[in-house]
Amino acid sequence: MLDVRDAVKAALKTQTVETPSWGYGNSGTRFKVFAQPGVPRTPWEKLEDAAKVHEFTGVTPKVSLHIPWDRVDDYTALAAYAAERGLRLGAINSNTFQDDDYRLGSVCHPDAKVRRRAVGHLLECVDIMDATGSTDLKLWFADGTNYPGQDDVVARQDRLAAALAEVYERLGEEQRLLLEYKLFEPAFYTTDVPDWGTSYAHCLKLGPKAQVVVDTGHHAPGTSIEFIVAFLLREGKLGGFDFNSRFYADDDLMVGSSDPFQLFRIMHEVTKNGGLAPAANVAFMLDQCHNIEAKIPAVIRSVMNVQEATAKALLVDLDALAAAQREGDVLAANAALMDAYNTDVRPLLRELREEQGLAPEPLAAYAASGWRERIATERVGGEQAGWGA
Ligand code: LRH
Ligand code: MN
Ligand code: MN
Repeated sequence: MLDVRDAVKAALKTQTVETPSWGYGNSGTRFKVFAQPGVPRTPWEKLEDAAKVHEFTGVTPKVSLHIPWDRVDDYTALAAYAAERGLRLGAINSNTFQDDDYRLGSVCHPDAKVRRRAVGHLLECVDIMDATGSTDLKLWFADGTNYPGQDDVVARQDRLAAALAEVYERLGEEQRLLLEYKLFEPAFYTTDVPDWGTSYAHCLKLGPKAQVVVDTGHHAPGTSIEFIVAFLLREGKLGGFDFNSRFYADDDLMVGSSDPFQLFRIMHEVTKNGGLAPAANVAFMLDQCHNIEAKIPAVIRSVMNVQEATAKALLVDLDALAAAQREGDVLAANAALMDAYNTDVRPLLRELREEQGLAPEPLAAYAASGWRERIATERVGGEQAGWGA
C-alpha cells in the first residue's frame, strides 16, 4: 500500500503556483513607494527574477502579466525569453483602472465611447494571449459608484454583461475568462462585481469558458472563503485563486503569513473536492506586492506557505473525517482537521525537494546564490515598471 507520505508527495508534485510579474517590481501604498536595489526595470528582468524563484522552489513555472504594466513590442519574443528560462507566460491581467477616462468606470461607464475603449483593451489582452500562448484572461474591474443615485445599478450590470459577452466570443478554443470580484475599493458605495455570487451569475450566463477567481484579499472580515471555494468547485466554476493575505483593506501581504489556518482550510476544500487534480484546472496564482520586505525571498516564502498548507490539507484523514461526520461526532470531525493542521510538514517538504534535485531550503539556497548582490550591482537606473511606480 502506498505510504501516506508518498501519496502526499505525489500530489504535491502536481501543484504549481503562478507568480505575478508585479510582485517583483517596486510597489508601495498610496503614501509611499520604497524603492529597493536591484528591482527589475522591464518585463524581461521580471522574468529573470521569476526564473530564480522557479529555480529554488521547482513549482513556479508560470508568470502572470499585467497589461499595460508589462507592455512590450513583441509578446512572442517575451514568451520565447520566458521559455529560455524554463518559464511560461500565465494569466494576462487586464487593467482598466488607471486612465482618466475611467473616472466613472470602464465597461460599466455610462458613456458608450469609454465602454468601447475598455472593451478594446480587453480584446487586446486576448490578442496578447494568442501571442504568448496564455490560456487565462483575468478580469478585475474597479467599476462601481461612490454615491447613492450616482448611476443606475441595473443598467451598469447590463453594460457589464454586454462587455463580457463580447470578450467571451473572442476567446479561442483553449482560452478562458476568469472574473475576479472584490467587495470594496475603489468604488465605496456600490461595486459592480462585489462578490462571488455576482461573478458566478455572469460566468454561468457566459458559458463553460468563464470561471470565477477568488482573490483571498477581497472579502469582508469573517467571510468563510473556504465555503465559497467548496461551492464553486462543486459547480465547476472555480477558475483559480489570487492568493495573498489582508487585514483591513487590499491584499498585498504574503499569503499564509498571518492566517496560515485559513489557508489550510481553503486548501482542505480544494484537495478534498478534487481541485488539485490537473484536470480541475484551478490556477494557484499569487497576487501580491512586497513593499517593505525583499521581493524574491517574499515570493519564495509565499510559495512555501502555499505548499505547507497544501501538504497539511493532503494529510487530513478523509475516511476518519467522513466517519465522524456520519456519526455526528463533531469533536472527532474537527480533530481530523486539527491533527493534520498541527503536523509539521516541513521535513516532508524538504524530503520532496531533495527527491526533485532541489535544495531542501529554498530561501537559504537563494541567499547563497549571489543573485541579490548581482542584480543590485547590474540593475541601476531606468524606470521602475509596475504597480505603484
Ligand atoms: C485588485 C487586484 C486585481 C488587480 C491586482 C493588481 O485589487 O486584486 O487582481 O489586477 O489587484
Ligand atoms: Mn487580485
Ligand atoms: Mn486586490
